[in-house]
Amino acid sequence: MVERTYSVPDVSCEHCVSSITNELTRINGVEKVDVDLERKLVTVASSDEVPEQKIREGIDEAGFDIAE
Ligand SMILES: [Cu+2]
Repeated sequence: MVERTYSVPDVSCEHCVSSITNELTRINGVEKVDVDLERKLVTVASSDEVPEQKIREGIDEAGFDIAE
């Protein structure tokens, strides 16, 4: 199990939260997605086999950019 946190500055409402959550939970091996609206952080818990790239793509797919 691995937990990764991303800074996603454009999350602004519950709509954004569900877009990201829906997109990421579709990825095989993703177990938990937590979006902190106030701090603009997306935390993803997944099995070790999920490539990081997949998660980044999911966030992109939902229409959001990750701040590096
Ligand atoms: Cu929104």
